[in-house]
This record gives sequence, C-alpha cells and structure tokens, in this order.
Amino acid sequence: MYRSGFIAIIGRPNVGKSTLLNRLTGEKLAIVSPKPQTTRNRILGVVTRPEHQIAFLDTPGVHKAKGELNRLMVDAALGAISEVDAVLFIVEAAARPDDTVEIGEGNQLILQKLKAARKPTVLAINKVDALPRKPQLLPIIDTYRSQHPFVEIFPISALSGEGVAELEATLVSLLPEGPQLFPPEMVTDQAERFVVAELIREQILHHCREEIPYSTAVVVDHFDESERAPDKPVPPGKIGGLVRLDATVFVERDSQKAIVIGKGGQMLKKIGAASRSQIERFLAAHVYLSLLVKVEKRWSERHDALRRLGYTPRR
Ligand SMILES: Nc1nc2c(ncn2[C@@H]2O[C@H](COP(=O)(O)OP(=O)(O)OP(=O)(O)O)[C@@H](O)[C@H]2O)c(=O)[nH]1
Ligand SMILES: [Mg+2]
Repeated sequence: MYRSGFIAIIGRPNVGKSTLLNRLTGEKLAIVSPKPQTTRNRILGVVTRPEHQIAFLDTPGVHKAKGELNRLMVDAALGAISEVDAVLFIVEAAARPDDTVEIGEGNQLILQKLKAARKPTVLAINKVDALPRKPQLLPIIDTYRSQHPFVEIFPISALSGEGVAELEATLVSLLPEGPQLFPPEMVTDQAERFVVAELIREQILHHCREEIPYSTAVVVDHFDESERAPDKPVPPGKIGGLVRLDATVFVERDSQKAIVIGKGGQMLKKIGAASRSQIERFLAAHVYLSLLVKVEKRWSERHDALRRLGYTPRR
C-alpha cells in the first residue's frame, strides 16, 4: 500500500524546522541560521521512498508578530495547518537549571491552533544533542503531553539525524493511501532564482548583526544561463559552464546600507564571496555574481514592496 500526503512543519523561530527539512530531503532546500526568523516563506520539500511520498512544508517560525512582514510570515505558518494531512510540531529541548519547562506564548498559540484544526500531530523535541543530561527530557515530554493528544512524541536531533528515521516512519502512518503526488525526482518547487536569493540572504544573516537580518531582502534581477553547461546534470561535485547573476540587496535605511557595504566595500565583498561559493555548489556552475545594495524605505511594512520582494502568499 502506497501512502502520500502533505505534512506541515510548525514551531517557534529557531527550533530547527529548516534544518530538519534539509535532513529529511537530503538536500539544502531551506537556509538556516542561528538567528530567529530566518525562514520567511513556505518551502516545499518532497521525500520519495519506495513505499511512500511525503510533501513537507517548512514554515516561518511562529512568534508575536510586530510589523507586516512578520504578520505575513506567521499567517503563512499557521495557515499551513489547515492545508495538510498531518502536522509536525517542533519544540526545542531547552533545559532550565531547575528542570522546569516553560511553554511560552508562541507555543501556546500553536497549541490553540492545533486544537481547533484537529489534525493528527506529532511532537518532535529537537536539539537533544545539546541537552546536557538526558533525564531533562522527561519534564519536557510530560509538560507537552498534558497539553495536547499528540500521536507520539519524539526526541530528535535534526543536526545529527538522531531519531529522524523513526519520526519519518510515524509521520508516514498518518498519511492516506494514495499515489505519488509529485514526480519522484522532484524535491522542491522552488525556482533556482529564489534559492539563489535565499543563499545570499543566508550569508547576510551570517555576516551582519542586530537589525540588519530583519531589514534585508534579496532579489535576483538577472539570471543569465546562456553560458551554462548544456550537459546538465553535471556529475556530483563537478562544475560546468557559467551563470551570470545580478542581485539587489534591499535594506530599509541609509545607515543599514552603509553597514552592509562596509568600510571600503569590505563587508559586501565578504558576503559576495561567501554567497558565490554556495551558489556555485547549488547550481553546479561557475558563477559571476554582481551585488548591489539599495535602500527601500520601510519595505517590510509596505504591501507593494512586500509583493515585489516575494513575500505575499505563494500558495
Ligand atoms: N545543537 C543543535 N542545533 C540545531 C539542531 N537543529 C537545528 N539547530 C540549529 O538551530 C539554529 C536554527 O536552525 P533553523 O533550522 O534555521 O531553525 P528554524 O526553526 O528553521 O528557524 P526559523 O526559520 O527562524 O523559524 C541553527 O543554528 C541550527 O544549526 C539540532 O538538532 N541540534
Ligand atoms: Mg527556518
């Protein structure tokens, strides 16, 4: 019996949702960073096995949204719950010195939505590798078990892969019987252009601090693949042809533009070099990358700008 269906990955910012999506699919589909609110769109990741196909939806972290971009992000995440066959709720195995567990506002909101949705839900407690003592898991499990009738609760590490296969097996059991929904070789529906913009944004997240990550958007203006190797797919690890890219980094204020460019252009140079090597690996091609920084005042608050920058709902 073949099973297939959609599963939404929901949780607070920074709990490791995108890391898990990448682990499950074996591909880097979603960017990851130690800073919260990294993911801004729903990201499809399809896992195809001989007995099943799971279409995972990675979502932005659920938080108390201030501002329009953040409101769209939280809507995209919570809205996904009603569109899927089952939900994977992720929390972090954060231990406090006295072993007490605080659920927190974001998780309370998610629990509320889960109750209303009545979808089969599995809870994964992620980052167990970072937990100093395993017994610290027990109060976390007990606390969440008392909050919701979860199908099952799994301690996992998206980083090391611990517990992920068992988690997948349980998730499959929640899907209906049915045929493949996507061609088996299809891992995502993201356009290369979008992934490239995300890879650049990931490097900005890694190189810049404070408000810069939250005020930055990236758009690829030109994607010229006329010199790309015609014999795609290029063998793994090999690189073929050249892709020329022009991208714009949008920030909200002149002061932010100065920081992203840096003294004598040093910061932008670093961001560009790091982005280029990531993009080369992703496209399996040599990349010529030209980066421009522009101020777009209050883009994260304005609907016209949000639409142009790709932050209105895609599905
Ligand atoms: N130690 C440890 N760190 C992890 C694990 N999973 C993710 N992380 C780290 O946690 C941070 C956040 O990971 P992401 O995958 O970006 O988290 P997210 O839930 O997608 O975050 P948002 O997109 O902001 O909602 C990164 O620094 C990851 O490397 C894990 O299992 N163990
Ligand atoms: Mg994410």
